Amino acid sequence: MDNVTVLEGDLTGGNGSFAVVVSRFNSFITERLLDAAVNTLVRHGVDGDKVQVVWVPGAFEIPLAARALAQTGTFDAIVALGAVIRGATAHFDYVAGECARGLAQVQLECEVPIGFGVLTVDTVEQAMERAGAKAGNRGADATLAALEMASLLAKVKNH
Ligand code: INI
Repeated sequence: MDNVTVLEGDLTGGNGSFAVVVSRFNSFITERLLDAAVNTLVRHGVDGDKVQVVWVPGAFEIPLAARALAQTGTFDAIVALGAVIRGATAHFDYVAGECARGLAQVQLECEVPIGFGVLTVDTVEQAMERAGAKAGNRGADATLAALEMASLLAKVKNH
């Protein structure tokens, strides 16, 4: 790959500032996602005082809080955490869809990366599996994506 410029983000949090937006709905799941997200940031060198955790009522409210945080210009990336569980509610498709759509819109409009750690699952068991039981922890995964994208955007902008 001679003469080709390759840019890739890394996972060094360095001096970065990060916000984590987490929903209270299904908090027995989202607290696990939050623990993993904060641990992942700290393990990658981010200072505790450079991490702001913001609680919102449910996944539907996550995009608005993320937008307000992104617009402060303070954060290198945001991590969004929630648990939308289908169960018997017809609400599911609206809440999950609007949350994902809203977050995609915020990151493009504000040019602040958002790690998407909002579970959209059919059952509580599936949610538990993805919140640290047997299928990893989506809070950690979303945080790694946020770290990498924060680093990548800095490199793209300074290139
Ligand atoms: N919010 C969630 O975060 N997860 C869900 O599973 C959920 N369900 O199933 O209804 C949910 N609903 C609440 C919603 O996010 C809003 O908080 C509420 O409608 C008030 O605006």
